[in-house]
Amino acid sequence: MIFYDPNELAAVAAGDMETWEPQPYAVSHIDEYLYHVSSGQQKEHVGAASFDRHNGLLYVFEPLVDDDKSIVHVWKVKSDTTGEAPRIRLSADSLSWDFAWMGRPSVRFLTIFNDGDGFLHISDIASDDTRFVPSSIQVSVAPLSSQILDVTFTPTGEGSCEATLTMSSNDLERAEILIPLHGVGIIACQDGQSGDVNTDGTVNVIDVIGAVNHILGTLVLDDDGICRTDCDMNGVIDILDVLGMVNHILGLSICGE
Ligand SMILES: [Ca+2]
Ligand SMILES: [Ca+2]
Repeated sequence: MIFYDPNELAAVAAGDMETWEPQPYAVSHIDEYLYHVSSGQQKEHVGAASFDRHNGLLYVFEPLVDDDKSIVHVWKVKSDTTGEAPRIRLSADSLSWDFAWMGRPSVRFLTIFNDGDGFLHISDIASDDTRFVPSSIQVSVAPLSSQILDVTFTPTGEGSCEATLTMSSNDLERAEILIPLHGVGIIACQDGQSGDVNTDGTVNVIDVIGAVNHILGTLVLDDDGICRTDCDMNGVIDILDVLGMVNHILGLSICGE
């Protein structure tokens, strides 16, 4: 049996690789396990083969074993016996946006770790909702390294959205991972309100202190207050919003624009 990377065969089918480019990455001699083969000259040692990726089971038909009947051999393919197996690990089991402005992209990051000693190939990253978009549809991660995947949520209206991000990889023990996505869309505050945390009609150091207190957890804001405090409108209130307010006060930039 010769083994090809199915991703390479798919690339040929898609026209991204030439037909002669995919080469076998492994060869396994199985004649000693076959029943009807008595000499190396014989043809058709085995018939159809199929791999159950989820359970790591390789099914191979051997024809003409019991008179004209076939039997099916089943091999358990253990990735750890190859000496090179990828191990996927994610920085989060799910992603959540407590709030995001309608029509404004808001990004969350997911770190993909490969704890194994084989290359991790994530062949498909897909979201089932167009409001949530991953930055890549394919990612490769070297052994003992990591890659960051951005996921952008752009709400089209007010309210809560649920979706699922699906990742398919060559880690046989976690060949498919589902990552729940949850986001809440809210309507952006009116012109001129952004940065004015305490609604007194002007942006000054009092608003900066309000933002810092919110970050420290000592000031709780309602939706309007969150809107006014998220100076850069990225759906996260952090030190960058404090700097944005300072720049607003200095006349270097304007919150909400
Ligand atoms: Ca103010
Ligand atoms: Ca922000």
